[in-house]
Amino acid sequence: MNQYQSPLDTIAAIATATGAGGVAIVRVSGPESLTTAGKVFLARSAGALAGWRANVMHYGWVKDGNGVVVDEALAVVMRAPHSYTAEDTVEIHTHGGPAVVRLTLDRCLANGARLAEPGEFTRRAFLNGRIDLAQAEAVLDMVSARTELMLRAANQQLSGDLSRELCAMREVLMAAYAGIEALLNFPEDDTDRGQWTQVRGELGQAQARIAALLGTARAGVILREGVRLVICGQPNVGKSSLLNALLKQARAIVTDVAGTTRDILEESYNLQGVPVRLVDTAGLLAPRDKVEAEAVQRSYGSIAAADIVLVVLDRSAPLTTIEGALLHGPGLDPANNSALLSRMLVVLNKCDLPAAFTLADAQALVPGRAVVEVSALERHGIERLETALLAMVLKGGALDTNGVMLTNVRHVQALSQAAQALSSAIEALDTQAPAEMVSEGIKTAVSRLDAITGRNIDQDALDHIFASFCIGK
Ligand SMILES: Nc1nc2c(ncn2[C@@H]2O[C@H](COP(=O)(O)OP(=O)(O)OP(=O)(O)O)[C@@H](O)[C@H]2O)c(=O)[nH]1
Ligand SMILES: [Mg+2]
Repeated sequence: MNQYQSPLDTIAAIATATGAGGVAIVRVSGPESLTTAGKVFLARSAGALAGWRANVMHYGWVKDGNGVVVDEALAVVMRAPHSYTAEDTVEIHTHGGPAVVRLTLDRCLANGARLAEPGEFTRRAFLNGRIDLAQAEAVLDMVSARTELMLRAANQQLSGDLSRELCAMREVLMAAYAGIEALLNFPEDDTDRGQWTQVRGELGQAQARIAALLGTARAGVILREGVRLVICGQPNVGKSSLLNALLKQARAIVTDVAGTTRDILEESYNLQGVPVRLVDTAGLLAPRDKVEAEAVQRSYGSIAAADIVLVVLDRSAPLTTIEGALLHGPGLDPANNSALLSRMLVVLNKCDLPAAFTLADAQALVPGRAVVEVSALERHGIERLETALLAMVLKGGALDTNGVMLTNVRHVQALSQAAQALSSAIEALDTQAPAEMVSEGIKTAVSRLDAITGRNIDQDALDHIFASFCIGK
């Protein structure tokens, strides 16, 4: 249970996406939801809504303020605590036109409900103790999941896998805490030595589990947040062709005229489950006019903001000094070039044509970085490129959605703080510092774990978390 009281008013919102669709759902939740919905929806043969059996869909009509039928609809009652919010809830399923769904919502608002805040249904599920905060956040991840891997990670968190792991860590820490307290209260006991060893063991165990979970964070956060991948290079080297090859569709215009791409083009791209913003830029040429100058400047802007920069070289044309200059071009802070290098992957395109330079020549340009050969035209080497990209994105971390994974930056921060507090506790214990320092460290670590599950979190932090939800969720 958490320290919050269940809110007592009744809220309503449109639960489905805006725009026209087959069906739209207005959801009402709270103590008066049956009364409110009963004034909006009239069942054909099921009698008064307040007396319906739970979880059974009934056919009927939505009426306007004058009692005139505006739509045929279905409605279902879910009774507390067996609903999403754990409160009495009614869903009215109307036709999916913006006008009818809006009118249905307005009728609910005119009959005792208040418009829900963003994420308020999920917040109530949390406040009413049906799910913890990590699970509530997983709902948001679920709604915004763009790839199957994201979906699986969200579902795992929603089903409580992360919460269970945190709960297990908490138990170990609480046992250690109790051990320390006992030692503080009965300092003369001869079982002291054994007790200290046990506490030390428990702290070590918790530390290892936290470290293991933090080890999944890089892959997890990337999976949730995605990466920005920018394709750049000289004009005509095949940047747009490469974008099309990766997307498996002719998205960007490709011609043999240098300077074809001018406006930055962005597409969503699924890199073996990792959501990617794929960006095609204008060739980094010496600008011939104002338009090209602006285009080149934008290209450099994109490169600066990229997580990964794909530098495309034309394998069939001699290497020029421009390739070198490209990596240190205007708009890029020279001080950041080593950072740029670590974000860079060189692609040698047009490998279907006779090569004009060796692989070693290209590698010399970017010491220590991967160089991949492809033919965007013949879609050759694309899978190898994807594998190299994925390795870069994950920096050696595995994308293992079978185990529990940290995907949320807030959780990563809290868990890192827990790890830090725990390290100080262990250090205090190992150096025989006062036992209060050990117990203080454990307490902080526990409170950081509790911030993730919401057992211990303030109102502002909650507001911040739920503000990123949509209304109706
Ligand atoms: N043979 C061969 N030709 C290619 C390959 N990739 C691209 N091309 C050709 O190279 C020309 C330029 O391709 P684009 O994809 O437009 O090149 P770009 O780098 O986007 O060019 P700009 O937008 O002008 O900077 C086109 O004629 C493509 O068909 C390839 O792998 N092999
Ligand atoms: Mg182009």
